[in-house]
Amino acid sequence: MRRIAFKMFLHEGFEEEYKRRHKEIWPELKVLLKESGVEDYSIFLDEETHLLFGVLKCSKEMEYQNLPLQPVMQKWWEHNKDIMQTNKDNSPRSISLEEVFYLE
Ligand code: RM4
Repeated sequence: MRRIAFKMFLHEGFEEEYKRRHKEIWPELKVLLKESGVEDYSIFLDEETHLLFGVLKCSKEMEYQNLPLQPVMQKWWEHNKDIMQTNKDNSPRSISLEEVFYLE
């Protein structure tokens, strides 16, 4: 099981909207993420910098790599592109973080 962590960048002033949208996350997106081997997925918000910190476990490497090709994933990114920094394909600008400590 691979542990993955990354940061994303929320636009200032959209903290409540980001929380609201993720409370109402689409059931079909939840299913897609789970079917793609994603488990224990949290996103934390740093209120000071409006930086988002995502951390998850992934059990299916190929399915995880293919997530950006899935229409539901693409629609979700499109839906959220107005409140966060994104790439040209609407995916969130995301920077991987290196694990430097782990306690099981
Ligand atoms: C985030 C971002 C991620 C997605 C989660 C559910 O805002 O779009 O890519 O995995 O939502």
